[in-house]
Amino acid sequence: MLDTPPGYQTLTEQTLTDFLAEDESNAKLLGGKPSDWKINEVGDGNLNLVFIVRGPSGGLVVKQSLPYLRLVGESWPLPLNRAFFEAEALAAQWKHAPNLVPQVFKYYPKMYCIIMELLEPHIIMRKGMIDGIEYPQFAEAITEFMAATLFETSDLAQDTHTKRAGVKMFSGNDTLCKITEDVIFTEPYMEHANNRWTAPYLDDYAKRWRDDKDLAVGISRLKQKFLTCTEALLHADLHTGSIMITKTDTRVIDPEFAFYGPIGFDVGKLIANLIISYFSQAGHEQQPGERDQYRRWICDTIIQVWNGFRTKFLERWRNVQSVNAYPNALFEGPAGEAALEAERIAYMDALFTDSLGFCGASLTRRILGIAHNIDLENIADERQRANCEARTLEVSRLLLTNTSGCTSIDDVVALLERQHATKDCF
Ligand code: ADP
Ligand code: SR1
Ligand code: MG
Repeated sequence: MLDTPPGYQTLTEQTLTDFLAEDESNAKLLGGKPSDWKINEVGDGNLNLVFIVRGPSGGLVVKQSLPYLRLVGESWPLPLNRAFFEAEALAAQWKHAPNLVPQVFKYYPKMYCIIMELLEPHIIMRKGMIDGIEYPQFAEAITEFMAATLFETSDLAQDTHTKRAGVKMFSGNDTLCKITEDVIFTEPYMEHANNRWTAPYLDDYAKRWRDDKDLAVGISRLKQKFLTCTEALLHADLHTGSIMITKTDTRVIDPEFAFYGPIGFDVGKLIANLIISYFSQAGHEQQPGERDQYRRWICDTIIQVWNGFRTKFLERWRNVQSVNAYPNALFEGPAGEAALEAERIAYMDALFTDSLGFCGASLTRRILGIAHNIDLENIADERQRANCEARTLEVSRLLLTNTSGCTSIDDVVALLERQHATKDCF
């Protein structure tokens, strides 16, 4: 048993009723008597316990840190305070992007647990995409979420004291940052006990990824940026498994990896997960071509995600009163405004390049690293899965080594379509 601080107890479906009943606000929200409350542990993520509780008047979610990584077990201890950072990040995100995250009702520091809004009938977006469901409102919502949370926590919106206090606080989330440093930016490019892949098909790919020094340079440059850049408060695990969705509502959950880092990490990870879904569709169709229309929807969504994010981020920048990083006094008059506008465009171009690199990193880690995605894992036919994965890895390599030739999001989609049209590897 791992040591835990006084006051902490891992909750169970049995002990949760008493814990909730102690606080009048929970009892009021759920209604009825504690014996009427129905509790289910539904955590399907890699790290924590998640309970859904329903009473006669309403429902709520209880998310509690375990003292270890759920995916692996007690042999991989983890700090409990990730729940604190998740609660803080959710509060900041709610402030800047209300109704695009679940509302936090209360954080219990000694139990490292968050009581939050129950999202229903939402489902995890990754699951919906495996079933080929289109989400017409998604791009609008996610671009608002990213533009609002990333712009408003950057030096383009925050004053220096607020920004530095945020950087200081979230630098306490260092163990979760270190997980990302290891499992995304290092292990997939070396021999490591954590790695796995669809063997034997991808054995040669895994060896190529270990031997290729252009990849070593590409991924290390990105790691350097991840380690040193404190551009904005990131969600830092922004993938389709961290999005709960219906046709008309989108919510981003699970920001426990939050820290001040490079904006491109959030944008690139999200686009990577849309790309993984794109290449995995071949493994979910009964007849080749059956999901062509769905692939088209994913491509359109990828284009809307980048373009919408860029437009909304720029809009916020153009409308802000004063920017700490670009002082008004330096950009007065028409010449100043023209220079500043050119700089805004250059900033977004650099952000696009960053995003593509981090996108490449997020593709490889899901195929050669420790934590895989059900989009690909659910493809039972291993040869077919390996074909989907090989196409994804080819795109990943081009992005990581900056050899894709993509200078626009339309180029990225054209690359995906060319790759989709290639002959199967296996
Ligand atoms: P982890 O941090 O372990 O990855 P998640 O935050 O991803 O945990 O949550 C695990 C699962 O719990 C999600 O996949 C989702 O099904 C469910 N869940 C989490 N938060 C909510 C919520 N607010 N409302 C409804 N279900 C939720
Ligand atoms: C040990 S890796 C676990 C992964 O799960 C989370 O969702 C993050 O993506 C992390 O890298
Ligand atoms: Mg999580």
